[in-house]
Amino acid sequence: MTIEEFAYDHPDRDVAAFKRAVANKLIYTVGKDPVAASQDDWLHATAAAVRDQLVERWMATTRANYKQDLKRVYYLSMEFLIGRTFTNALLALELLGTVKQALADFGVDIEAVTEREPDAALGNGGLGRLAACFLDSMATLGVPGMGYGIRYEYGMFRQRIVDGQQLETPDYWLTRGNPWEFQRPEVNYRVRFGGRVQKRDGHGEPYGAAHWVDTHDVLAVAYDTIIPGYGTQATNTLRLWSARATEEIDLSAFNRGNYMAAVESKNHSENVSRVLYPDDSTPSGRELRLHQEYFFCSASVQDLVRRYLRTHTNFDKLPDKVSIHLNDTHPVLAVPELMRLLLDEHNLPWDTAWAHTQKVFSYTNHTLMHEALETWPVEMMGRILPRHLQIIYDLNARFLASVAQKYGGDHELMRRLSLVDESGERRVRMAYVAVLASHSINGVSGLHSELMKQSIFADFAKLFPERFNNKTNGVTPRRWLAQANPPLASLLDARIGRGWRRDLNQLQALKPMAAQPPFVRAFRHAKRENKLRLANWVEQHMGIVLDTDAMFDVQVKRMHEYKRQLLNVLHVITRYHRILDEPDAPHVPRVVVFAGKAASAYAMAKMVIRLINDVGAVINNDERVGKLLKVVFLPNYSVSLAEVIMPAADLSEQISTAGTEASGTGNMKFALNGALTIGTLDGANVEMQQNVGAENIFIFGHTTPEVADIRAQGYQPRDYYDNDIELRRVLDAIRDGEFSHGEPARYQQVFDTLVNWGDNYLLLADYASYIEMQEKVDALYRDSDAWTRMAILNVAGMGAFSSDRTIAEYSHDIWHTKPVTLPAHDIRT
Ligand code: B1N
Repeated sequence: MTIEEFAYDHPDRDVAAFKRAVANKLIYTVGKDPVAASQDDWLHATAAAVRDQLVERWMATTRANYKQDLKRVYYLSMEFLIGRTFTNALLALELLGTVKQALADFGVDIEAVTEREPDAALGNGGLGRLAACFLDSMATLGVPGMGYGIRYEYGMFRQRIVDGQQLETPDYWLTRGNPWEFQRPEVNYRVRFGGRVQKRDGHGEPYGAAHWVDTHDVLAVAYDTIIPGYGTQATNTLRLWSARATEEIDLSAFNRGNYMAAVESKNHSENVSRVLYPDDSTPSGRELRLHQEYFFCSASVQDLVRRYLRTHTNFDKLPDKVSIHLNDTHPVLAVPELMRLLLDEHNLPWDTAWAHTQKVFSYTNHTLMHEALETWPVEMMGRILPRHLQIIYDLNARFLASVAQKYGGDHELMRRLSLVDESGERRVRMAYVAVLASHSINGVSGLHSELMKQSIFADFAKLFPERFNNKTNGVTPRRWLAQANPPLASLLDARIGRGWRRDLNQLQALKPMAAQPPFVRAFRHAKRENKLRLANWVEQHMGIVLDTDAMFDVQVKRMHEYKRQLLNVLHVITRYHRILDEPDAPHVPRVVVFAGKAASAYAMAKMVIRLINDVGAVINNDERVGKLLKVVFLPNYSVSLAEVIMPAADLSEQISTAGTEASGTGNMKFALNGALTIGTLDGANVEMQQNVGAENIFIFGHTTPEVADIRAQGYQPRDYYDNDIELRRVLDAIRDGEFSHGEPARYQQVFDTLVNWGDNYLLLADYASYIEMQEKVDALYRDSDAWTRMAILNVAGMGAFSSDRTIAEYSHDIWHTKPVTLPAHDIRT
């Protein structure tokens, strides 16, 4: 076939034009003859052709942002869990149909090509995915925003399950290049480490400027990714930094034949952006993490200051033109870095610099878990970032002096408020730096924001009550409904129009349809298609056949004790025993699906993965159980796998101990896709209950104040073990090796954790009410119309959980940004 035939053989003009573009890219950019092209080649060629169209919008937006001199938001985050971009870009451009046809004409299956794209897994879980949803919403709402982060060479590790256990392998996602990024070698900054601080001068000792000298430097090089808005021309940028050595290899060492030494220093520098820390809620204390944090903060702040100075001659307007948002404390070094630039490089007086800083920064807290609250040893910070430590000390001195003035010499209060924890090894409390430097501090659900004020920031909330607020999380309906769930999306389009993509509240219109039998059937049909898709995935990847009539009962999220996957296992075993005891009772068939990664050093989380797999092996192979119960652990949970799992779920498990899950966002994705929730009154579950109606959600377990009471009164898990026969049988089965025949003591520790070592997350205290609620779930599932009606009412009530709503609130209440104005874009609504 000649290239001409290749590109012109379709009558439709759009398709023909697109085929020309793809053929062009394949030949001249990828450098492949169409007859020899692999699916990866097609993916790259098509992505390049699609990208061209985004670039035009991108430039228009950038020009408009400058021309309209708009205030910009810089969203600083260590993590952006983007997943795949291909389908997302096609949907944003309304090109999916065209491209599908174009590729089909070339004999290429778009789904096979889509599957070749690796996930950009530059995040651990909810926090990183939230950042990705926020980028999507900022672009869609025209918020002049930019994400700043790190271009990790290795993202979240790949999880394999071998003999039931998690095995981590590296995620080198860039092997075949990344068609969505633009390297910007000319945009680079020197980031300095180590050295020492020379004298300060001027501007009133001791808070004046200083010289930071004898540093070891690393270059930060920018890589830009286009973030398209939906139904708008507006297009934003995610700028990720990659570390480069300031000097290439040491040639004199090389010439002496010392090849290792020649590249050592280069490798050392470039390690800074090598790998994502695979820790959720347990930040590693290692020095590399501190290097990573400062590396991207410094590059980002230098970059945004330079951009500001392109159109301003002094800093007077900085707070009117710049907002810097801290996604948790990981980027909080941006605070002393901005201060350093203003003081040392631009010679502003301390008071002016600090006033600007406080107006510019805002901070979101994502967890109350003690082990996730970052603190850095003073010794380490002094060695790696001596000037920043000094600035933090100066800040602290001024802050504590002002507290002393207001409250007299309350030393206990001062000790509690100090930015430096002096109780043991001296450590800087990064969350306190964030609170002090920010005009706004928010939690991520109503409950979490209240608890945040009562617990970790109680003293600060009294000092600065006006700074604290809530911004309940949300998820983007583009990825989590339009892209992930084509069957439901097209049903919605047919019945309520296409507008829900940009205005999720339009889902309200579904409410009356819950009473219309044809709609109920169509809705159930969509769910069935999604269940089939997941069942196919499981059969292909795991060789297990699932019954799609069974209830798909799903818990997917990071493995963590507070999320209580183990409580779910207790229910699974309870069910198993009940089936064995009463084989002829009318049991509701269930497929219990788990997926999630455990931090590599988190032994108990890994043990639970193994237990799930062991329990699955026993139950799935027990002929007495048959189709009544299957347990599967899907390996390598990721954004792209979530897109297959969420739409297929009937039941969503959101069962964390009340008061521990800051918000959750998976809970929202499930309900939006027509799953019913069984959950505790934790995180955003509380608001979901308010929005879908208490009668449409299965809430169980102790509430946050009850949990606090139980703990205060000295929780005795053994009492539950002693008094509940069914629970005791489950726990004994775990302890005695019912699921680990070859090694009966394998799960002794699991038993001890629950019964003898305090059961930190109150699984036993919530067990009975969980089991009782699961019985109600079964009862409803038997009435499939009633179930589907309730599922429809859940979808109808989920409008508030769009990240567009969340971002509109951030923009209005915190950032005070105005949207960019661009020519209206022609979109079908
Ligand atoms: O942030 C999500 C919330 O929906 C979840 O409830 C919350 O658990 C999650 C240290 C974290 N909090 N803290 C982290 C991530 C990485 C790390 O190194 C902590 N993740 C959350 C979005 O608000």
